Amino acid sequence: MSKSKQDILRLLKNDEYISGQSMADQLGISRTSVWKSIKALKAEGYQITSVPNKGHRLIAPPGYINQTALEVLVEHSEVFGHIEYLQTVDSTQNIAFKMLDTYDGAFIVVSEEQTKGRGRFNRNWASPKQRGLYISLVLRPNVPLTDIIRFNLFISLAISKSIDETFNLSSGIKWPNDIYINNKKVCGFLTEVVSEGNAVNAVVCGIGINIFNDAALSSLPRATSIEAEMAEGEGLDTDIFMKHLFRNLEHYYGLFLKHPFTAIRDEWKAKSIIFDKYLKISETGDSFMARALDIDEGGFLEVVDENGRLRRVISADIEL
Ligand code: BT5
Repeated sequence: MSKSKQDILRLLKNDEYISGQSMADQLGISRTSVWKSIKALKAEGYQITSVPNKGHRLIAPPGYINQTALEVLVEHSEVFGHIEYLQTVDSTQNIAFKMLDTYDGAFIVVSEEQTKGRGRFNRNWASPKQRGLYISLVLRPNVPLTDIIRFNLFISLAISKSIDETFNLSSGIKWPNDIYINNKKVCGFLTEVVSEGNAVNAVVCGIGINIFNDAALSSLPRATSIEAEMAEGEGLDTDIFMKHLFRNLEHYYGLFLKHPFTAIRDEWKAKSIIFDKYLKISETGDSFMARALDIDEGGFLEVVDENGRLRRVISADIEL
């Protein structure tokens, strides 16, 4: 960290505001340098409130997801029986698959960094250290393989609601497996399955959520983070977020086990960002423009293409 950033950090207090001018005077630097350092500190994850005519106040240092807090959540969980918390892995999905024979029940794998985080179709998932949540949920629902589409719909709602509740944001679900804020991707998830015939043995659902700003995200054309979307000066509390996320994942997983998609269809549609828009839909080897009309009980998207033809789509790539 540069000297002026360290000096500014030393002057910032959490119980009272200090003006940019006062810091500039004390450190013998310009107000522009003070502002640049404050901006750089914010980019590193320091939570600093800046109020005109009052100055700046440190709310909290960069707070990454706390391992102990997660362990407590799992201890009280009615669904998950174990957490594997790691510093760095290739992919939490790979670790989860390797652990399937070690733990019988449901468990989670979290890592602070992934060197080969993966998206669908082996695409890359940028997973810089301590900048996002990289988690794999291992669940063992007694359901047929075809129910996995429905599982994804319940999970997407749980994630989107947790983001909104915690950070006062308005996220939306981009079917089939993304969460967007302001037209940019803040989260992607993928569900991989171990099955025998049409019976599911285990579901390994990998969720990646960009929490803090990072240079790795700026090189992606439509990526954002929760931090980037939050209002200036609002605190970003990862512990509260994880609490909400666990509560919602468990709640919607419970609903998934007992109810058809219709139980949440209205709620899901209200959070969906794909209706009333022209979309570019790509399914294996085929790409066409269409407007989404509805989603059926099975989770298939009903669209009308440019030729007025009604089509049903599943697990496609969609460009807004
Ligand atoms: C996804 O795939 O969106 C699913 C991502 C799942 C990641 C989690 S992290 C924990 C677990 N362990 C893993 O190894 N994976 C899971 P897909 O729809 O294929 O989107 C991938 C595309 O999103 C890439 O081709 C990029 O264009 C873009 N992308 C990559 N990293 C991103 C990021 N951090 N934020 C936003 N967009 C990203």
